[in-house]
Amino acid sequence: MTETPVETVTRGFIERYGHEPVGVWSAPGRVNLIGEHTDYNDGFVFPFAIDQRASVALGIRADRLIRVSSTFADEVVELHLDDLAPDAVEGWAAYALGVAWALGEFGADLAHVGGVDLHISSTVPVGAGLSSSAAIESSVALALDEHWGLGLDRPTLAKVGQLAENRVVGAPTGILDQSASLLSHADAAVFLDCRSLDAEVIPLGLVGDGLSILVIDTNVSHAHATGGYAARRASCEAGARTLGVDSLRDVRLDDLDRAASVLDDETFRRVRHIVTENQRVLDTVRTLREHGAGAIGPLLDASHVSMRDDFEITVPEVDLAVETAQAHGAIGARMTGGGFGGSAIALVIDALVPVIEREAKAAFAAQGYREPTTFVVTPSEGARRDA
Ligand code: GAF
Repeated sequence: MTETPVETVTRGFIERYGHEPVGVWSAPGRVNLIGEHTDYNDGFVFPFAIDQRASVALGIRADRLIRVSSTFADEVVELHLDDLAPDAVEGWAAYALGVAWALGEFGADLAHVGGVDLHISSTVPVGAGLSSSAAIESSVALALDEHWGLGLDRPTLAKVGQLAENRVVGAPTGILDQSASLLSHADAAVFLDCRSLDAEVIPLGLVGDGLSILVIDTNVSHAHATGGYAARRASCEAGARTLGVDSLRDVRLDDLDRAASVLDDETFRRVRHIVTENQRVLDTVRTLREHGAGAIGPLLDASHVSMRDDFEITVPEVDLAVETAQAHGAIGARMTGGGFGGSAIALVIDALVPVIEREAKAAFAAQGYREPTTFVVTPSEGARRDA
């Protein structure tokens, strides 16, 4: 019999620390259905949690050390709770210890909490653009919040995870991934206004409509702590400054002609992606409500073109995955996540899943690309306590 994630993380905890955990929490990775790079522009996103999750087992210590281990590395990393700081840790442990530090920045009185042992395991593929890091951050945030009795709400825990990512991991990311991981519900996507942080859970109805979301992970690994992501963010900020607005959220489709006349070509195309992508999120939500998921395909396709040609964050492997899915009957397809590698998603009728999986692998082989990993994702529940 295969182990459940709770059994795996509990066994790992006992192997590392030699005592029993008091609880297990988990949080999912995400697929962003549409709304890419709009989050740090105060715009709209529409992600859902996937069934792959990070799990964390937590045990009590008598002292004030926080120790963390994982299935990703052989080491146990430890810090005194008084020594938590943005630059106190690097590598994989930054995701967990960074969250502990960030909780303090959001008002937690870390001087009066007890030490903990943490052990993490995860089924979210790393580097696939499916938010493996936010899954860890969100599971640890929920576990520590509950264990230490902090009483922070989920939107605040999402900000905690984002702060850890920005200041400790060093990636200048927005609020999308942690919000998806913490706010999602089964069979639904979260329509999030990244300015107000108002979130609405909207049923996707995939099962009833006989539809699946197929992930085609190109196995081209990405990392947002490196160049391209920060450069796109800087372009957006420069565009907003030149246009005299606080953020690109405030630029309307009607303003694009004027924007073209005052921005250089590259900055204009970055701006146009954000402005049109915000509109596509709104259109996707409306179309989904009025006509069901089967009608959103053209919006997914248009989003991909915009990411490829205007924002320039796709890579040839991702483009090939999208084109192959479209050529073999997908209702719509696009890259998901921050880009520069990672995964494409395709909205397909159930019967076509094996066809598109096969054709994607054949197309990659024909180009001499590494074989992609393909799997169907189920819109799932957000972070929770499992044991
Ligand atoms: C990454 C970031 F972490 C998110 O904040 C978001 O900007 C996304 O890329 C692009 O939409 O996942």
